[in-house]
Parts: sequence; structure tokens; C-alpha cells
Amino acid sequence: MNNLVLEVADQIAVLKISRPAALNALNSETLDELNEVLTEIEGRDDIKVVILTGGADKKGNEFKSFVAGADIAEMVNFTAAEARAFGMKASVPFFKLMNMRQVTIAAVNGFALGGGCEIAMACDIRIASDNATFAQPECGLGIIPGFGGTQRLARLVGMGRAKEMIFTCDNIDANEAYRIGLVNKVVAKEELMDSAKAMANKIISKGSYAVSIAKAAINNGYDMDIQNAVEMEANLFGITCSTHDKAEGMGAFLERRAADLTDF
Ligand code: CO8
Repeated sequence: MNNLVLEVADQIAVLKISRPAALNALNSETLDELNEVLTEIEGRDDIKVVILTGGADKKGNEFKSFVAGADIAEMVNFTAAEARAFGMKASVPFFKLMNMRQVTIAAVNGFALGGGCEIAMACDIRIASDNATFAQPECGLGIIPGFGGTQRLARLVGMGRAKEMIFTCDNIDANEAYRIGLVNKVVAKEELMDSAKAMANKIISKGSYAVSIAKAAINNGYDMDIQNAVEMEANLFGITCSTHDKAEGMGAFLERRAADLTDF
């Protein structure tokens, strides 16, 4: 891979988007590589959480940029058809981040602009370093957020705030992103990866199969009517009751001992 670095240890995959010369902007090659590596990760039982972050800039600053957007140099001459294809190319790995059985955490270490904010929003959880900056600057470039931003931002922060961010293109800092619900947590930049790994380890200590089913229940039910959503949840609840982890988790509680949860 030319633009990604994958490190796996202790059931956590740290996936770094690394294009130092372009502040990790997403070009077609990076999107293809993301799709490939996420497909591989989905098939691996030794990975339970994926932490997505940005690599250092060309001066070695690790907290300059998470992802500074889609690659403007690639997009500048797009025809309408090419632009559509580029958007669809991004949607495949973005939906993988959203729907894969592993939990995905964006550790946002600097600029999360345009497509950078959009890829963070495709993850299950976002933790921002205190120097992170978020924005949807696309309307200032004469385009719209096209990597899911017009849809995911409104779902995360509500329609009014999403419209304000998209129409004004204003930058917001990490604390404002936390205040409006765009990120789950803000930490000192030096603590970003430790904080993301601590959350990952807490999630890993739970029943991994149950966590992956809960993720599917939340995602699938979100756009359903409440009656059908709760029925879908009951069906998934039934499935978790046939697992080793359910017998072990409940048995351990009744026997007053620590549970040994193993299922994926
Ligand atoms: N694309 C391409 N190259 C970029 C990008 C980008 N998004 N961002 C930065 N770079 C490059 C710069 O061109 C520069 O390259 P070089 O050194 O060769 O001149 C290098 O990265 C360093 O950048 P700067 O010198 O500009 O660094 P600064 O510290 O001065 O500024 C900023 C940092 C503020 C982040 C600035 O680089 C910037 O404003 N970048 C663009 C941010 C932006 O507008 N992002 C949104 C892009 S549009 C988008 O994401 C659309 C997504 C949906 C697409 C849907 C298609 C269907």
C-alpha cells in the first residue's frame, strides 16, 4: 500500500492514512487501498477494533492533519460522470467502516476537512485531539460534500447545525465539535492514541459477537419505523441468546465470578 499503514497488535488495528505531501487528502488510489485493507480486516478474527487516524505531514508533525479532504488536484478536472464515480468509489470503504463487524474509531489528529470530516463520520465513534479542526468547506469550492457529508452530518448533529456548517464552511474546533455531538470525546493531543486504545480495550473486554450484533441493530434500525426496528432488535437479541458468551456471561454473573467471553 502506498498511502496506508496498518499495524495490528492486541486485537486492535491502527490504520493510518499517510500522504504527507497532501495532508492525507483522499485520492482514488487511497480509496482503493482503503477498500482493500478494510475487506481484509473484516475477514480477520484477530482484529476487534479498528482505529483510523492520519499520518504525519512532510515536516513530521503528527498532529497537523487527520485528512484534509478529498484530493482537490485530482478533482479539479472531473466531469460530472467522473465526479459521480469518485463519490461512489468512496462510499464503498466508508460503508465498510460503518457496517463492518469490527468497531471503528476515528482518532482525529488535526484537520478533518471536507472528506476528512466525512470519513470520520463514517466511523462508529470519534475521538478528537484538542487541536483538531472540523469543517465542510466544499460550498466554498463550488461543490457539495459528496462523501456522505450532507447525509451523515445532519444525522449526527441535527439538520440546523449541519446546514450551518455546510452553508458557511466555517471551521469549528474540537470543543465545539464535542458540544454539538460531532465527536464523542476531546483529549490532549499527546493522549489521543492512548485514549482511543483504552476505549478499544474496554470494548474488546465485552462480548465481541454481542458488540457486533448491537452495532448492526443500531445501524439497521436507525432509519426504520420504531415498531419494525424493535421487532428486528428482538430477533437479533434471540440470536445472541444462542452464543457461548451469553451462557458464560450470565453464568459468571450468577456464580459471582469474572466472565471469560470469547465469541466474535
Ligand atoms: N487536496 C489536495 N492537496 C491538498 C489538500 C487537498 N484537500 N489539502 C492540502 N493539500 C496539499 C497542499 O496543496 C499543499 O501541497 P504543496 O505543498 O504541494 O503546495 C500541502 O497539502 C500542504 O498544504 P498547505 O501548504 O495548504 O498547508 P497549510 O498549513 O498552509 O494549510 C490547510 C492547511 C488549511 C488544511 C489547507 O491545506 C487547506 O485548506 N486544504 C484544503 C482543505 C479543503 O478544502 N478540503 C476539502 C476538499 S473538498 C472535499 O473534501 C470534497 C469531499 C467530497 C468529494 C466528493 C466527490 C464526488
